[in-house]
Amino acid sequence: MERTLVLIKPDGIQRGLTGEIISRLERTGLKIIAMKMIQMDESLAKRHYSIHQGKPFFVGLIKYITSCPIVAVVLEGRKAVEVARKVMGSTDSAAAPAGTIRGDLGIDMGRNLVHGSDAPASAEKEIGLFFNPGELYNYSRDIDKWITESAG
Ligand code: DAT
Ligand code: MG
Repeated sequence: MERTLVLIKPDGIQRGLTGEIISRLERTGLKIIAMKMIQMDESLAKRHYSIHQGKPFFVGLIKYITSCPIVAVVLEGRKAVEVARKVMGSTDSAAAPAGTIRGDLGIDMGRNLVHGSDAPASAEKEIGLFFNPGELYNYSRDIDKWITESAG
């Protein structure tokens, strides 16, 4: 099963939207297999966003993401990366469709509330930055057969 890393970013924490954001992702049927609150230091932030190093928004991005504790969540399920990003909406909250987390709850690119991995390979890499293998739980849910046909 595919996995993705979601971060509730500092603005999500500050605005009291942690539960709302997790709820929107959880009700898709994706399964939470790990979750923790953590304040990212500069080193972790730079590793997590290494692909954006050198871009004009990089310094501000690192300052923002390290400014307050965040909540890191690993979600598992069919097409987890694509499903989570669909629920999150596009990067610029002002352009994100209504019905998405960013579209409904935000108006800014640099305050877009939530991170979601962009591909299965980057998800595995990002999950490894935030969680030890032992922190990822392997369990089944009775309801899984009603969420994914192949599960039952
Ligand atoms: P996403 O978070 O949708 O995967 P991304 O990986 O391209 O988007 O960028 C990472 C974060 O950096 C994004 O959530 C917000 C910030 N960002 C991206 N482009 C930006 C820009 N042009 N101005 C300000 N912040 C930007
Ligand atoms: Mg990205």
